[in-house]
Amino acid sequence: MKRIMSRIDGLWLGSLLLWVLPFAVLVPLGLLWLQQHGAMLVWLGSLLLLSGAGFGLQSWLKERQQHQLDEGQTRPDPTWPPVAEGAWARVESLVEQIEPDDWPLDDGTRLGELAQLTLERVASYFHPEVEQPLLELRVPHALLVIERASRDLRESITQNIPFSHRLTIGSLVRVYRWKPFAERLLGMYRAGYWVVNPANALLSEAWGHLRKRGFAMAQQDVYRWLLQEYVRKVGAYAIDLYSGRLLLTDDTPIMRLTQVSREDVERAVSSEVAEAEPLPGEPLRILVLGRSNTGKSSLINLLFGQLRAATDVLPETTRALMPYRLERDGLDLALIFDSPGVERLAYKTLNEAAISADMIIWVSAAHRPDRQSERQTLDAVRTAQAARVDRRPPPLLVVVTYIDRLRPLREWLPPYDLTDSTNLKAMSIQAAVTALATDLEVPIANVIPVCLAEGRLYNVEDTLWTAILDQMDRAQRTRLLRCQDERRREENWNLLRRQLANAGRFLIALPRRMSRNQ
Ligand SMILES: Nc1nc2c(ncn2[C@@H]2O[C@H](COP(=O)(O)OP(=O)(O)OP(=O)(O)O)[C@@H](O)[C@H]2O)c(=O)[nH]1
Ligand SMILES: [Mg+2]
Repeated sequence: MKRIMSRIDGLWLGSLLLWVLPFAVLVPLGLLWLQQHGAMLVWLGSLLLLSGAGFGLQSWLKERQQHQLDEGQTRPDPTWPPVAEGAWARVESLVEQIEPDDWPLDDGTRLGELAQLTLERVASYFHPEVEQPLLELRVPHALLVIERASRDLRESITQNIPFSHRLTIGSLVRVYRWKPFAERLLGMYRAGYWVVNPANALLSEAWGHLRKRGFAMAQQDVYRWLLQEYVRKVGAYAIDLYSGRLLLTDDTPIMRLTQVSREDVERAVSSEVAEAEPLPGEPLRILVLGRSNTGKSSLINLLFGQLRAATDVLPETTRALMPYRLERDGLDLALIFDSPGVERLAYKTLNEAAISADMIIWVSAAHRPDRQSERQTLDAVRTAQAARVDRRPPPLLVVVTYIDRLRPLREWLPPYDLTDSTNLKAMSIQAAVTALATDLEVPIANVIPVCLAEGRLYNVEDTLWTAILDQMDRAQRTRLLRCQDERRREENWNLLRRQLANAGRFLIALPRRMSRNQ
């Protein structure tokens, strides 16, 4: 204290006091005046009341702003494959541990380290077997993670932090100014140095502006939010990257036909309307499976609205997987696959078909209750699907056919209300549905009873169609991941081809270069 005082000029201090004095005496004089007029208590009361109201209002504003920030928080992408859940949990646990004091924004490299830490967490989750999984990261992809995370963060800041729109232009320019520089220093990325980090520039600048503005929200809270969002965004893109969804191009993966669908479309039987029109993108692939003679082809004919697939009272009518082009209102362009009885399908064919399906319709006859082999086949399909953690298993609907053959045998008076316990036929149908749900281990809501017999058509156009449309969201997600998987493989292959070509060119030119150098 002494030292501070000794540094201040006494005369300066005196002049300041002279300035302040008239205002400072106002307080005791005011209190005296209140005392003399007997208004002290009123004043004290109002003081308490107004401070209370001010405090209340402030807490409310703070809470509202906090809520706004929470709303703007990055969340896991619903289209991620199941494997991403564990990786996201890791990112969130890192987010929980963040203490603003540990990550000062004015220290340039620290933010880079935070990004690296996030990437490492995700990387080691996807590649637990690799000692330094970050080194597995391809350079263009690493750049992409940072660029996209920064771009997103800029948007979040604009949307969630008051006045921040004023600071974004400069930051954006900064980010893009960094990019070519970063690209020139690709080697540094490879070595794991995150100094070349556009997000870093963006965050420092954003924070600098916010601090100057001294706005209502507790600075520490915004700072924490900023850091947490940074980690979440880098984490989210890292998950995209490691689960194979981050592509170098920006086009939507479903806009182009996959190789397998291209071949299937060529083989597909089309309805007259659809004939000759090329498909604008990847169709949904609906696979119809079930034992022989259960009504698979009849079902396809009915969904198709025309007689296309061969049906017969004798089993083994359909001899191979057969695609049909299905176009209906409310349904994305689809290929629906008729199949021979599952017992006749080779394991490999069945697995391949199931892996590349976006929805599976399993047809089972109500009057044939021996379902052990069906369950085994279905379980094998499920196991194969579950092994592909980078994909989402397609939704499964079970269609129960031959309900007209249930007891009482002679009765057929639809519609049936399955909750009506006085109607014997309705009860038989309900019992068959419940038994199938248990036998095949599927949710009862996904088991749809129908009748496909000629002249006895029941429950297809209404209930079954509604059930199919209800599963559309899930089917589309499955399709998205399937297409992304193919695009990534294509991309890897193209990169490798380009790298090999460049290496080849280099080798060809080498003797010439060497002779020039000699
Ligand atoms: N009574 C009755 N008959 C049905 C029903 N569903 C299908 N059928 C009949 O069962 C027979 C076989 O139907 P398909 O559609 O050829 O069966 P599938 O499963 O394609 O048979 P495969 O191709 O041989 O595996 C046909 O004669 C159909 O009319 C139903 O719900 N009730
Ligand atoms: Mg058939």
